[in-house]
Amino acid sequence: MVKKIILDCDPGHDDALALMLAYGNPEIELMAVTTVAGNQTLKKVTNNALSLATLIGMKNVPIAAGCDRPLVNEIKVAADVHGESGIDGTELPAPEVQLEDINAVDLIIDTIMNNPANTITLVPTGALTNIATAVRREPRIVERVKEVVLMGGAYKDSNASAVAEFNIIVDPEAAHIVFNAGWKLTMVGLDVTHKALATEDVIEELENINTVTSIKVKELMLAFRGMYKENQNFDFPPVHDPVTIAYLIDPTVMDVVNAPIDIELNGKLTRGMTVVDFSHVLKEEVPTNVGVSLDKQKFWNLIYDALRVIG
Ligand code: PIR
Ligand code: CA
Repeated sequence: MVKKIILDCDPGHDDALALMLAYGNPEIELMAVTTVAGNQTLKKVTNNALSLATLIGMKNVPIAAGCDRPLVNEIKVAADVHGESGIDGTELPAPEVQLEDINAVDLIIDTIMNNPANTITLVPTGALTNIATAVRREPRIVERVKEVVLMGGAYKDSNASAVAEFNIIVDPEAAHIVFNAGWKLTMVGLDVTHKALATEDVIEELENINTVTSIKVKELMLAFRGMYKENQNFDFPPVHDPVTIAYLIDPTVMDVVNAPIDIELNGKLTRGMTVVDFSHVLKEEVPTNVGVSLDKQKFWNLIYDALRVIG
């Protein structure tokens, strides 16, 4: 059965690939693309979403802009790995698709409430500000959503403090709301996404596919590699966000463990940490799951297939 999803994102090199995988895979139906401030300002990431939609010929999916800052924190961007534009490294077409005249939070709520219960999956790949705001504004979405599969957090790795991941530390209060809402939620954190590296063989395959989009993706991956080398000391850049979509398409891409997860809000050193209780094994089931492994080849093959479909 085709899975209906809303992609809530902040493009972003890896968000761009999540969008392409969702659009190019026949088992996913994109119901909406919504944007949130994160990797760059709301204005920039929204413009990037519109340009990417134009690049891949995505004309029939509504795109709406949401929250322009975190709930409590000051705005914080990731120009060190995504650049000034949020998606440095290639020339993207000027937007030819229109931004919806509705806020992302309202579009998320309307899409969930106007579709049958248990049919819409939320896929956040940025800070959780839009999703948390939607939960507070229309609490009935919690019961109605099928599940939430998000990129964010980590249980061992980190990239934005000694213990926190960027999407969570940008808006910890929003993350607290989303992780504690009670809906089925799967966390795809850095421990998994740091295995989704755009290595040399990936660059070669993007060249082989040789479409306008695959060549743009290659350029994006090379720029991402340079920034990740310089600022994070990685030899190859991790492509975080599309792991969520790949897992929805093929659950054998990632093993998950059922475990309580909560968000640290008060720790002086640990604010924004996703605290995963692995000692919970064999106790009663909780709504939260955490990804723990990645089948790298299956993951990249899904990306290649989607790029061939997009053409
Ligand atoms: C990636 C991101 C932010 C900061 C760094 N250093 C790397 C973005 C990605 O788009 C992804 O959604 C998440 N945030 C990974 O932390
Ligand atoms: Ca992102």
